[in-house]
Amino acid sequence: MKQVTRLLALAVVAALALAGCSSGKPDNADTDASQATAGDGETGGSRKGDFGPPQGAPVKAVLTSPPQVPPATGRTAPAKVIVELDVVEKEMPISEGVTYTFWTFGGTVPGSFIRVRQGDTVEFHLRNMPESKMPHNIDLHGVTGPGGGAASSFTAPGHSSRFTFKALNAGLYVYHCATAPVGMHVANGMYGLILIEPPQGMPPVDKEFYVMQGDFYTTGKYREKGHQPFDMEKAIEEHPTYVLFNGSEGALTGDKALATRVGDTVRMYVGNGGPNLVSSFHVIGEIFDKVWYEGGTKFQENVQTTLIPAGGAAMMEFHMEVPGSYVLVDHSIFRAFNKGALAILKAEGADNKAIYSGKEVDYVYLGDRAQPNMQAVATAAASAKAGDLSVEEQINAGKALFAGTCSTCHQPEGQGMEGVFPPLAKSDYIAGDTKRVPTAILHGLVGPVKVNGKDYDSNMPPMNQLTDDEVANIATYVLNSWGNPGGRVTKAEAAAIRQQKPSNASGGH
Ligand code: HEC
Ligand SMILES: [Cu+2]
Repeated sequence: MKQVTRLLALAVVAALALAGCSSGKPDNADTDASQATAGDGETGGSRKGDFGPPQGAPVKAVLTSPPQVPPATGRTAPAKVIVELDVVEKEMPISEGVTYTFWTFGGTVPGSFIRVRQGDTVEFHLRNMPESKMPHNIDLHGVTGPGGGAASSFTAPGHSSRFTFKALNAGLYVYHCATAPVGMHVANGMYGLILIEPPQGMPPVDKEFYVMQGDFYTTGKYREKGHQPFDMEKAIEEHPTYVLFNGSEGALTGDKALATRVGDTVRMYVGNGGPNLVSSFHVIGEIFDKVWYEGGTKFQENVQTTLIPAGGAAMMEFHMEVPGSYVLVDHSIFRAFNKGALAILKAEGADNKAIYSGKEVDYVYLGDRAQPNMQAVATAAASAKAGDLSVEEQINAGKALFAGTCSTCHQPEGQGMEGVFPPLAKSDYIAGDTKRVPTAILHGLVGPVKVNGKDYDSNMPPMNQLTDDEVANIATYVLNSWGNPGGRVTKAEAAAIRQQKPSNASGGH
């Protein structure tokens, strides 16, 4: 009897799925199958998520590294799915010239994306590489059962464990390590996403991307060069040094920006690993046509910013009408411009002036990420570490940092803006004393100044969030550009100037 009911249920599911496929409608045909219901507008949750025993031969799950998403399972019956995930502890860049020892699922932060179908039986193999120093486990929020798999998957270095679960609820779920101290394992990058497709699958789209936010705590300050250890105190106080998409500054900018075309429908699977912060996820210049808020089954439409809790996720979809760079941010906006929570989605294609026309000055929003890449900064940091930093390397690094940091006011070629921002190009004020450049950067400038015969009486805010290297490199770039007298500012000089309090400094703080 039970068998018959199950078979019936299966037949219904298969028919639904077939209907979904054969309609051949594009994603925007809003007979949206993802809202399929089991009566009364509900899916029925876990009670309706068991489609019986797995059918056919076991399937090996395709896992992908961010920002890639595995292809749709394309299955219409429950399967036994084998997931093999490796825990790898490894040193990787967290910013240009800054490294961090990440603990990862699959060698990346976030960890490999896992995609299964509701009703699948998942046989999970967790292997902790022999080189690891720590034991680890995995808690998948998509698992029904105490601990989400954590207790069954505690795995010492060089060992592996196996546990099995049935994916009863459709949705987008976070997984993470839950080995004590849990906060530390999560802060080191141990999280990822598992998509449990509804039986009829997700509606097809042109591009799918995998992005995950996380907050990071290093003993050095933001962008301080070299290897940076984890800072437990900052983590407990919830004072992150970095807030990042996909585990490093620049993971999704420059050559690594997410690539789309005008006309594409884009779906993003966005998670928040935390460990502490909640994300106000926003894409500058786009409106989410749909958001499957909290990673669940229902969608909201026409959304500007969606809240993604720590240990939560959301799916969002939008259609690309206008080419250009769209900036993904946590709209708690200091995190975007001063802690790294910034990524770029680039749409190529023809202009559409009827929808948007205007000047395309994107360096204001892109900040120093407007540069194709920040490799020059990493190169300078490596040379500085080796003790053979050249003026040339400082200039290149300074140029990359100048864009977005100084260019917003002084303009990209240092030409300034009549009556408002004095020029840095061929500035007689700089020529009068080259130390004025690092001093202005670190202490700001208030009150009247005369530059090239013109009076300015405005206010430059101190930029003392920049590290000593950054100040030295930007100043060296300015001194060697646009007809200025040349010269060099060293890190030690920048550090010394930081300690001074010159008479012309901004007194506002
Ligand atoms: C928010 C706008 C703003 C930003 C950003 C800014 N400045 Fe300025 N800067 C000013 C203003 C305004 C003045 C003139 C202050 C006054 O009138 O006393 C100035 C003056 C200067 C001067 C001295 C005058 C001259 O033209 O020679 C230097 C040098 C300078 N800035 C360098 C920089 C550098 C390098 C950066 C990037 C690290 C930077 N500034 C970022 C607004 C800015
Ligand atoms: Cu762990």
